[in-house]
Amino acid sequence: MLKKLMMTTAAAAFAVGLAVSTPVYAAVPESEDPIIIVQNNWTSQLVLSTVVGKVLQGMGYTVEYAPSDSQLQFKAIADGDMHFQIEAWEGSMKGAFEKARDEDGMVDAGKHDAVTREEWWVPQYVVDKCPGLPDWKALNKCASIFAVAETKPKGRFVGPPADWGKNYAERVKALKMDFVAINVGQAATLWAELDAAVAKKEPVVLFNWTPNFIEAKHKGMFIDFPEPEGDKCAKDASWGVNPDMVNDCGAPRSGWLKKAAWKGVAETWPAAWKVMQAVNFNNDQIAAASLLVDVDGMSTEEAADKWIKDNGDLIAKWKGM
Ligand code: TMO
Repeated sequence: MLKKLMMTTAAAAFAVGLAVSTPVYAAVPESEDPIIIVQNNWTSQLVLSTVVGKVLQGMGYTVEYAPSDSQLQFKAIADGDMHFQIEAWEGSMKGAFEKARDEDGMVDAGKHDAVTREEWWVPQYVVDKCPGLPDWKALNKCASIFAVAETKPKGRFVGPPADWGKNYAERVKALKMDFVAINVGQAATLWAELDAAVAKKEPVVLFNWTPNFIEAKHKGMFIDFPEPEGDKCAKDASWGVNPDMVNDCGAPRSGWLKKAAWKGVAETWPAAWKVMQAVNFNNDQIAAASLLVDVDGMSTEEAADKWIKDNGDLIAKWKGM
């Protein structure tokens, strides 16, 4: 019965194929053109973009990887210079993501189950030296304990690489904080600063995010800043504690994580597009990806292979199996 139905369908497809001279059921890969997957400069993104690349390669697609700036990538995806991004974070990328989607036709390829946060963070022992945490006003009262030669008498906020959102110096200004935001050049420097401070139990406040490997390695807490309300904090100066400036708030405490794609993906590689839409990570799956590299010391490749081995059922689900 099923066989007969399939034959009928195939015959129909053949007939239509002749008529319009394109096959209705194209074989995978529908195109040999490379699917260009974006890579950024933090661990989970590197591992999980490689995971998705390997899954697509396993289906027969040609995959290439292209490094990109986390703000500029969305316009590049809209333009078709790159095709798929697996980790777009609300806290640091909302503005660039939504602008490329609304003005340039970049496709929102769906939301992960993961709930994210990107924010100033202190190791647990700092609470004893600075009462009232995690409130930002309490942190500000203790600013001087975070001072270094470069920032004295103000405290130093160890900020992220510049392309992970650029508003931390502006936030310090808008909230009239006694801090100076000093950006690192790469994520590894954040962890080196943290490890050095933890070893001596010295105060440190740095940029961190979740899901990440840090939860498994160090106890600590995010600083609670005023919560943003939609776009008002970013766009409406009159909103918030500073009536004259935007950015007088923190990042969302329960942020989204989305995927982004070029609008041509659906037509060029239809079966790959189905997989891209199905890809969905939760917090544990992302934390595990970064832990394999940042704690266990694996390469990106090794971590991707291990992650694929550990998540066979999930990957079969993405493929509709
Ligand atoms: C962009 N990031 C997840 C590192 O905050």
